[in-house]
Amino acid sequence: MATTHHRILITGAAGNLGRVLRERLRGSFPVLRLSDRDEMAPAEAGEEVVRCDLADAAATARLCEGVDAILHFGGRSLEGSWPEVLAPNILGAINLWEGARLAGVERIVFASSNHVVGLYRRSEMLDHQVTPRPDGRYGLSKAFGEDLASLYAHKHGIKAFCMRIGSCFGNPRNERMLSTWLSFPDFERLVRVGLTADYRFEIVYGQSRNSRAFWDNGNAYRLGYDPQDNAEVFAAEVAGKVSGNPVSDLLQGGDFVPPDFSGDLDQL
Ligand code: NAI
Ligand code: 15L
Repeated sequence: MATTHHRILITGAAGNLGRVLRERLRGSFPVLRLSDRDEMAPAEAGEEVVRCDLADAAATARLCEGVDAILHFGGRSLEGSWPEVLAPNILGAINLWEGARLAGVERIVFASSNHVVGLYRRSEMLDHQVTPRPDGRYGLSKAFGEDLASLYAHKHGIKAFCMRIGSCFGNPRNERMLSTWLSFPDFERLVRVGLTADYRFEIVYGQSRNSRAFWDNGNAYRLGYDPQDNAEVFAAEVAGKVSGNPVSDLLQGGDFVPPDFSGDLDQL
């Protein structure tokens, strides 16, 4: 794909989605700089592999040097205690955006999450302008990431494309994912929109063209996203696969919500 980006940095490159991106973007850009705090497969042609803990500000600033665009996928990807979430997702995000500012990075595509809005009911259709309603510490850290991205976009000119990813797996694994699923091909399509479209700061949903979607993704379509998959083809396969927990089954965030839920469902 034609692009002006020379070097793309992928954080979280050892993780599930980082590995998908590595495969799918290979050869699309002159250099992919792959980074994670964990071990990664050795560099191939057109790749640089750099181990880095995003909680280390100096190392993260060095990581950003010479980079044109960042796909920020590194961090904690599940609910956790405050310390488990704080270092990778809050401190790590601050270090990344600050490193990007110092290095003159043009844009950041951010792996935000549907858990920014996980405390809405599944019966509600949300758009990208809905007030965040995080379903836990992890979801809150992603809401923070989006606000951080807005600060650096509007104050320092670093374009930001915040993808509230639903459930990005090979196949949907339960009934909820008939609504939230993002196929790997559609994931690649959305990331490429993030890398090429003209915008300053945007929030979009990372979902395929699912018949049972919770989210109105008109903002992504406006920017050029054209998903080709629909989780509905897996409906028979996952029929009956529900949590069984009334809190989880009522709310969009699913199983991320109940562990320590002590609120009033009637208020939601
Ligand atoms: P993952 O857990 O497989 O990968 C995350 C990677 O980040 C891991 O390789 C981990 O070593 C690395 N990491 C964690 N803390 C780090 C630190 N302090 N410094 C450097 N690297 C660190 O998660 P997955 O599924 O690949 O998700 C990638 C991103 O997308 C995450 O930010 C996640 O929150 C987000 N996301 C993923 C969804 C999905 O369906 N897979 C849904 C919504 C959001
Ligand atoms: C996420 O944010 C997680 O990173 C991923 O592992 C999935 O559980 C996904 O949300 C989901 O809501 O299905």
